Amino acid sequence: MKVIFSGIQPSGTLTLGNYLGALQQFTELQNDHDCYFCIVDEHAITVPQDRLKLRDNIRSLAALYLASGIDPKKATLFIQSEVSAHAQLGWMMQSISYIGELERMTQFKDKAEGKSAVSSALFTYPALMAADILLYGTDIVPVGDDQKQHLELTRNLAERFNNRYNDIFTMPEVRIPKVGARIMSLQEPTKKMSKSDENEKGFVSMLDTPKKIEKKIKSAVTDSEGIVKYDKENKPGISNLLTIYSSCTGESIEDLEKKYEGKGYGDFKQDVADAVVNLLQPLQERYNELINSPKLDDILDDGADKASFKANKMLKKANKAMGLGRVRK
Ligand code: ATP
Ligand code: LTN
Repeated sequence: MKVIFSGIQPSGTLTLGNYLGALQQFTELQNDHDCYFCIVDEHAITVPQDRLKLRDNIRSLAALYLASGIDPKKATLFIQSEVSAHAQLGWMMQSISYIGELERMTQFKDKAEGKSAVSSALFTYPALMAADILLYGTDIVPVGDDQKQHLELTRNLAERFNNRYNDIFTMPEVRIPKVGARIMSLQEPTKKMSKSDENEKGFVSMLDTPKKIEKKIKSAVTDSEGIVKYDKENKPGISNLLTIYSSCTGESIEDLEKKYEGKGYGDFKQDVADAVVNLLQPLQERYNELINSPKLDDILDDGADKASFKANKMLKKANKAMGLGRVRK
């Protein structure tokens, strides 16, 4: 069975973008793959976090994974900081990463832009991400479009390590959804929808009330043409809403364009809002049942044990390959 690994940062409540770009693919994949899904809290601390909020976000993200349909009987769900092999191999990966290649990462450039204090961990973050993936012998990494560059770097690091030390790492492939790989902000449709956006109107949170969702979709920035047509260059707002609608319902964008021929944006936006609410409401009900339940802790304990078992084996091989530690005489 092929191995899948992916991670999401507990840096705030997940958005519809995270769901459509990442989580939706995860639940499809768990049936016929050996899946590891991670709450990457060590990645979240690369920017300042309030410790109590971080704790809440970690738990909330675990509940969201499960509410989205991740089945702990099929997939391993765990918290990164509870499996120490991640930080350990992360350090080793840093030792083979070059400053030049890290400097080219657009996520780093975007997040560091205009900030006077940028942590060194934000810079070396892709080395930790490579470790996350390589520890499990991962074949496929399902992510949104924005992570492609980090995956390329992961492959380069794996190859470098294999050539320089010993051929122990599997070369991972990226898996990007055909529709929904990059959901855009509702207010600035040329920018990615992001959970750390200061403008709350730019994103739909997975836990927004139906009323709030409707309000946000209805005030999404569009254009004055009045034609529901996919044209990313000239009509980014409408194209984004079409993508959202299509990913929520499974109807193709062409079918939706036909359905709204001759109709205005009012009807269209109402239906997009309904599609999002229909998708998220049952999920929110499951979330509310889980969030304060001890069952959640049991699942995470079990996940950490399973993940550690697998990760420690690879860490041992990597230590040996690099010559770290000692061999008993
Ligand atoms: P932040 O805004 O805090 O940087 P983020 O939401 O961009 O966070 P993550 O939580 O780390 O990023 O992303 C988790 C997964 O969701 C990744 O696979 C990422 O590619 C995907 N993702 C994030 N934003 C979007 C989006 N707007 N459209 C589609 N996929 C997305
Ligand atoms: N860098 C990713 C989160 C992430 C990840 C991973 C994704 C950390 N480790 C391993 C896939 C596999 C992000 O910012 N979205």
